[in-house]
Amino acid sequence: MRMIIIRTSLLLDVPVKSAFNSLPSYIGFIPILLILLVPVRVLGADGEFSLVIQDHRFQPAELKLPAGKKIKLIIENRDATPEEFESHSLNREKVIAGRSSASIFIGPLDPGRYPFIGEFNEKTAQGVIVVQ
Ligand SMILES: [Cu+2]
Repeated sequence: MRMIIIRTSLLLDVPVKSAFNSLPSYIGFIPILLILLVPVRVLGADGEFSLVIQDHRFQPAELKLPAGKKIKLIIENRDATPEEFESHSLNREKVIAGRSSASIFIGPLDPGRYPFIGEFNEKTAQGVIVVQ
């Protein structure tokens, strides 16, 4: 309500032509504000969780995550060799170089079990995300 009063008085004070000229500059702010706000919403996660790869195994092998949340999963590979986090049920695949970390965003997820593997060491690198 306050904004309307201010803008009305501005329009009354300035000549009609310059009032029209200033109109696009007001409108121009709207997309800029939207552009500034949207990436924060897209990139922002509700929570961060960690997985460690060591001796070609995931720790923990079972990770519990909350349902309906956007999660940033940080995977730290402590082995010297690269590993590929892969999960068909999560539709995610990410190579993590030796002795480095990578992040993936998952969710919001429905309750359930979402298995994952380390594709380069499939026999030992196995785990499951349990969403509840
Ligand atoms: Cu793969």
